Amino acid sequence: MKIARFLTTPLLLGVLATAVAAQTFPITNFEAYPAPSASGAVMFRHPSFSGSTGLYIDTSPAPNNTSQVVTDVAFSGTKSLRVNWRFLSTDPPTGRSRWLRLTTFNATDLPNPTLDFGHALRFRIYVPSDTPDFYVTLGVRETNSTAPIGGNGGTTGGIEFLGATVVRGTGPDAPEGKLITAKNQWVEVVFNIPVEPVRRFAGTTANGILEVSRGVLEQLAFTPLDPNTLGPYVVYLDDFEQVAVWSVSGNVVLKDFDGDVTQVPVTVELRQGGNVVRTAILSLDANGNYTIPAVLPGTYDIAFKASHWLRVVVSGVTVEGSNVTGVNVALTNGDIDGDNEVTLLDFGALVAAFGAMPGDANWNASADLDGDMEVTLLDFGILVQNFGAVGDE
Ligand SMILES: [Ca+2]
Ligand SMILES: [Ca+2]
Ligand SMILES: [Ca+2]
Ligand SMILES: [Ca+2]
Repeated sequence: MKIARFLTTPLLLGVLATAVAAQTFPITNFEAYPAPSASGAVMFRHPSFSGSTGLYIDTSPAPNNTSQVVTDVAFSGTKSLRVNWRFLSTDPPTGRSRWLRLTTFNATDLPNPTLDFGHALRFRIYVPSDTPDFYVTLGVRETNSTAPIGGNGGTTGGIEFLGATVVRGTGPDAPEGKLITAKNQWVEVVFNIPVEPVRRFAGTTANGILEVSRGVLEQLAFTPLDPNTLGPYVVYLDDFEQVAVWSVSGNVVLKDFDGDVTQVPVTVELRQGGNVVRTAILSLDANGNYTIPAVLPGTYDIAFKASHWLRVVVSGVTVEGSNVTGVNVALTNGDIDGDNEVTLLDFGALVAAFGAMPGDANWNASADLDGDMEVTLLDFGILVQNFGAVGDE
């Protein structure tokens, strides 16, 4: 009997691990709430609630300044959350800029929903055609919540902006996160929390760094593309959920190179349908190993390029339910000018730098193909060997 238990336990754990790995983690699709709900009751408070941005928000007449579950339009089922607001024409204080901090602070239903900062946040947004363009930014509170995803994670901790590299004004306020321009259609908005840029908003732990592994979806920040566009703005939100993300790892061989590979940045592009969906600069370890963190589920073509090496594209890498390993490439040397071909142009660049060492007027680090800190016949030999080679597109 004991043997049987030892055999079945790992099997059961394996099944559970697989089930969890493939999951998304729902927060809400708004179907469980009455429509229309009381304004500001479900997940997000009414627009003027936050003292940070209330000074910018027109509080009358209705339907401005409302946040309600409605049945106008829905991504899932029949319900979504509609947010209406209008900015006041009053000039913002010196050094400030209009924006809306739409906060979840102690809402009646779904207050302060907990996020696992190791996963992505995804939701859907629908913008009617007469609403002006805006940026949306995620604001998270570093509560160190122990609640499950979507559970009340509390209101204690600093707030960081995720997804914005630019913040207008000295507030700091009006973050420029993801620009939303599509109209009259549902669009997917993803904040890949582990790798989004972080900007300080407010509170003692707000420092541009996520220090905890869990916290709270404190706000969505809406910043008008044109700071002087007052609205009205109408935005529908639906299907808040978290999506597990995974690492992709492998090895990059920088061919014909005896230098320090840890000092050679490798640019990697994740492409889908011919579009670059993410760019990252990889740092290799001494053995050429790399890791791309927090990749969203999907199938990718992954492109690798380093300064004087040709690009290699690995097609059809599928990320789903587990980390991907063994995406290995070997890059051909000799592309001194970086145009992804080894041609006479590279030969010309090598001749121009021939004999140079670091500090010389004609030193060109990219012409030192073998990385021995001198441009010599050895580099010339590498170029000749690979002459005519063309990298992947
Ligand atoms: Ca719905
Ligand atoms: Ca922080
Ligand atoms: Ca070239
Ligand atoms: Ca050399």
